[in-house]
Amino acid sequence: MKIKDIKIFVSCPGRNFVTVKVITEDGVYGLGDATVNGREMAVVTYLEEHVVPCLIGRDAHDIEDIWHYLYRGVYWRRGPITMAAIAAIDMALWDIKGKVAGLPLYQLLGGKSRTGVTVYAHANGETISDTLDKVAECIEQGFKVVRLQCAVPGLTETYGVLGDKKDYFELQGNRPLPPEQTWSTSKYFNMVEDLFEQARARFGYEIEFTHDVHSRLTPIESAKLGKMLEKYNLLFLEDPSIAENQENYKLIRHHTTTPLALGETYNTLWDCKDLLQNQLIDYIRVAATHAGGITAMKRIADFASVFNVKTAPHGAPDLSPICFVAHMHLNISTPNFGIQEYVGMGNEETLKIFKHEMYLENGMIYVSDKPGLGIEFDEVAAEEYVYKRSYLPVSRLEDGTLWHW
Ligand code: CS2
Ligand code: MG
Repeated sequence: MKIKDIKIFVSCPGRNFVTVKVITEDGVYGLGDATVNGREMAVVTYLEEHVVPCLIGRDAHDIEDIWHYLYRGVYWRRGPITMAAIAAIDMALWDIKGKVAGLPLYQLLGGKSRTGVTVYAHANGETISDTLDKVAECIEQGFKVVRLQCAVPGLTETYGVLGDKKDYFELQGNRPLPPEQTWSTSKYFNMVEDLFEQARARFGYEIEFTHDVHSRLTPIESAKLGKMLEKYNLLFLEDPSIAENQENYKLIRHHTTTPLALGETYNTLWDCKDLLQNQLIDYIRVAATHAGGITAMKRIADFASVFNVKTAPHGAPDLSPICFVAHMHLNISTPNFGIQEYVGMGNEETLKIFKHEMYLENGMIYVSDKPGLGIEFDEVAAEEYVYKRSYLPVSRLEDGTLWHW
């Protein structure tokens, strides 16, 4: 089943997505997501110049060989751009294999390990009471786990708060240059314990909470936060400190029993191997698009399971519905799946382009039994939404020091 052509589409239904379509000589095609938020065109060029020419004529069935051809076969490997390119090809080849087999992808990954995929929703607010009202809405909608993010009094924009944006899918909006945001750890610490104290007071301990610190704390500050929040019994505290230094998590782990989640910025198993084998985290959050695809996600999940670490795949609005449906096939099948981040199925424009049958019911998502990934990409509709360069924000401390966004 030789690869005849590989097409790359960049569309912007409220935010940019990079979609890859691998077409075989038999006419069967597969879809993959290659979106790296704010660096989309770097992946497009990498694919066009350094991947596509090498794959034409290869057998689409040879998923592992092609994966290693694009990884081991490359001297300058790893990193978000290279691994997103590999990921998109890998997802598309699995899609093709499922279509040829006439089976939904999860059946090729070992079948179902659970009835549905438990997801957690986002509750963001300008104030603590706003945020708690959003939690109440999530509970009303049937979610059993909610991520709480609240604006920090005294700071103009804080991660996770939409500001004047209608919804997440406008988060990128028109950002021709990186917007600058200010961060203050002390102002954050003045708010965060109140947030969870009031949340537990209002909702009790039935509902599970998570919180994303977005790598903004030093290791000892992370340890302090983990300790401070122990009595509120979070499901996990996400990205407390930067992910580059896995050593950080030895110090954090030493001080707190609050479960830790990390990994959305990781691109390979090597990036998280030490964390996993030393059980320094409890949830690994790699995403198929950023970590090298379905093949790589399976490898990382299996390695993590040896050390009692569960998966909690990243599920932000900048991961396209193709990545999300790939996660659903992995999540329904992976024995040590923990929970999936969920910010909605996409805005109206996105749903015009990416058509799927996934549905949410009572805090769980169910994937269709259509062969392959079970998602379609409307190339004509996609043309309507032209790529618009957009950047993620840059963060500075109040004295101007560059910080982690
Ligand atoms: C966040 C992401 O959802 C999350 O956990 O960390 O929204 C992250 O900010 C974006 O994926 C960055 O592109
Ligand atoms: Mg995060």
